[in-house]
Amino acid sequence: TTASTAEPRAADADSLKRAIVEKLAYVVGKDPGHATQKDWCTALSMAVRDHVVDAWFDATRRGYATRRKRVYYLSMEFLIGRLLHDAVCNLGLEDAVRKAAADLGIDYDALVGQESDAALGNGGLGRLAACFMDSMSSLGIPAYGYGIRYEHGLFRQRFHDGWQVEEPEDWLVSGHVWEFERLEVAYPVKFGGHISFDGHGRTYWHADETVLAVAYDTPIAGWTGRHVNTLRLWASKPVEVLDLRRFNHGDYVSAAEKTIRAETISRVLYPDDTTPEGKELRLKQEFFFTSASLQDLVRRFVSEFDDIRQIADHVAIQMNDTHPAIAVAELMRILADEHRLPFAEAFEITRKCLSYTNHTLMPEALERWSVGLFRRVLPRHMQIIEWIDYHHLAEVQGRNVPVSLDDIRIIEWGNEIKMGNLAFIGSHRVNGVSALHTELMKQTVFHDFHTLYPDRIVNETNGITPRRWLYECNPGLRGLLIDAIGDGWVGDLSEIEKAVPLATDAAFRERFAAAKRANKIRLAAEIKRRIGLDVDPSALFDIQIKRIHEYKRQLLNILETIALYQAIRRTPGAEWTPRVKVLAGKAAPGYHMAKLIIKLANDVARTVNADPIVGDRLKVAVLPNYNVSLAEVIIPAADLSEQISTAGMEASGTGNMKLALNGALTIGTLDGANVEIGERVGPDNIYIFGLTAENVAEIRKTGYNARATIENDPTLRAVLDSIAAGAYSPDDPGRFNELLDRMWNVDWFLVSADFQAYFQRQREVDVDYRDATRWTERAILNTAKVGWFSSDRTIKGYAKDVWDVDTF
Ligand code: DL6
Repeated sequence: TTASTAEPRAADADSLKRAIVEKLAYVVGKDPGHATQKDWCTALSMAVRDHVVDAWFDATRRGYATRRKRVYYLSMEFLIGRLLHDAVCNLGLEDAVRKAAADLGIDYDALVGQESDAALGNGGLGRLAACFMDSMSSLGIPAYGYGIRYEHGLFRQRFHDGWQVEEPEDWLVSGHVWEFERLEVAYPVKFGGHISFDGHGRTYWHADETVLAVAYDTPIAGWTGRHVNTLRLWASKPVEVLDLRRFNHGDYVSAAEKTIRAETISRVLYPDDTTPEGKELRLKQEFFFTSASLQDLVRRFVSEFDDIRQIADHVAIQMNDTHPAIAVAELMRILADEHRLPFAEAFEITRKCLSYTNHTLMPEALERWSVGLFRRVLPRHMQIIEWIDYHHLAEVQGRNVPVSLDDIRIIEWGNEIKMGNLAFIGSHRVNGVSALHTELMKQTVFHDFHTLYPDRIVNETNGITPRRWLYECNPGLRGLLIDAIGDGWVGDLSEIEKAVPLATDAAFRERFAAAKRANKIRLAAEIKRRIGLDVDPSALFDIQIKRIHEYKRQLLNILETIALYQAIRRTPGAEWTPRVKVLAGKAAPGYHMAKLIIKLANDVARTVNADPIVGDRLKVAVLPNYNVSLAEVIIPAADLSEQISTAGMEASGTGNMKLALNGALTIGTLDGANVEIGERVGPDNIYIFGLTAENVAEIRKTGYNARATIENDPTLRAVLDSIAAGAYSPDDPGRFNELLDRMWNVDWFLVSADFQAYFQRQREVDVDYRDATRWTERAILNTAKVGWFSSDRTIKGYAKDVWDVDTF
């Protein structure tokens, strides 16, 4: 059976077994006697892939036949992780595949671990895009994800003497089974040069550099495989492979120069998730994938429909953050310069097609480009942006609304282009990613825009896919939920609420606790394997996993760890709740403070873990190279989820949802989606502490006296003094002076202001955890009450409020 025949492909264990052996021989070129684990993994993936492809073809055919509106999700990042187990589960092949593997004498779980982890993203923003791809397929929305096929994804993190060291990541080195190269789907993307007008309304862009964007397609199967969408990633290639003239003159290196220059564009992911690198290459990356994607979708539209003016009825384009915001000008260019629509009409159509998601309020993370650089790289787009800015300001001036023109202009003082403003003006909807974040957007960065366009800003609180983040990563909990409430929750997570009454069912509680314990044993083994540390699975597993950033306040966690350490040392005989603190996350390579925080964490861990007085009462595991696959091992094992950002600074968070869904209780501030998690699980099942976003804004306005706070807090003072005395860095007592100096004198992230409240809440956690029955009850309630945080719910929101498309 094949994709083109009507008969479905056989999915029983015997057929799969035959398919695996066949792939091993005829695709990998190995016989079973000589195959490595990697070879088996490739063969198995190929066999599973055939099933995905069948469903993919069906979905694509249906999409063309029904002419439904399509969603195009433009994102610089897709943090997808491994795909084999995801595809197996979504297609319902797990039992058959496991049996086939066992019959062949191979260990399925070990093979799954052979796949490289596609790390084409930095953190939350990229992982959200991956969850959305899963949900759009699961909900049957015809959609394309568009991004960049980075040759090197996010760097690998190693610790050398406790310091972060970055190493290049090479996920493609041994091939990527899940992608299909489409050499025939290639678009020219132009840079630089000048513009001419022919006097008859036509404009020509004479570029001085052109590269080709070549498509690589990965099928993304939704739950049950009913629908499969395409993730199309663009690789940059030269237009001409080789400069033969130079080559023939013996100048071999410069003959290949154009190739190298062209391929540089998709070479590597920028390893930063908050501050835009002011680099030309970054701008080129953004334009590269945006232009290729728009050319592709316009070509698809034109092949199906006659009138380009109808495009907004059939196409919804989502800009994931401002990274693809150049889409506003590029779509205008395509419509006006190539399809010859008048500018005003092109702009109306553009706005109807586009919408924009904002993921941060931090001013330093809102992209800006210098006009000089921009004009040099994208001269035609500069003109178009000037046109948009001019007409928009003129229109606003005519409306007599009380706004500051300076806040809404795109080009600031003729110097810088504010991409957030461009995205806002060019979109019919702009959304925030949690209720609090959306509200703050209205009050701060987009205040004046909100006054002008009160209907434009909407909220779509983030979500996570329950397939990867429960069904796949936590088979123990999955099994007992299915036994107790059926499997409806996998496709509709609101059904998990059926588990609420089970919190008071002693037998269920016992099974829940046993599943958690098994997951903790698995994590303990991983900790041992990675850093050689022994931890006791019966201790409380306290988890903080995320990018290292000052606003996320890993420092607060480390300072509390020291305070606890000091308290245990003072009275080791007191009743302590054994705790394992797990920290993992990467710092941007150029982010000095974040890297110093990692070093402090490692120095503290070394000291605490070696202290015989403390023993198993406290262990600190700082795990290197946090990525999606490691998250899949850590999250099911968590008892306590640390979500302790300075209130008002974490737009949403999604790790908070994953951890709660897997039965961890949150200790956190009223920030991002923590607020909404708290509303759902109830105040008894979450540990909220600290300043609110309003308090933070107020304190920052009036000025904060960190020194006075520290001087009034003997616990915190002792902690800071011990760091200053070199207690964790005897080889270099001054190592953390810079951190300490900031704490005493600035403390922008208000670590000292929240320290006592946090420390006290942690002691309540200690006491509560000792009541195992009650703790498990509350853990179950967390799992059962966070069904709303499914990315399926989020995508339904986008479908209705933003894209105007139907779901299944
Ligand atoms: O919306 C996804 C994710 C949020 O959950 C995080 O709270 C937020 O920090 C993150 N934002 C970014 C910002 N990047 N930029 N620009 O990654 O988005």
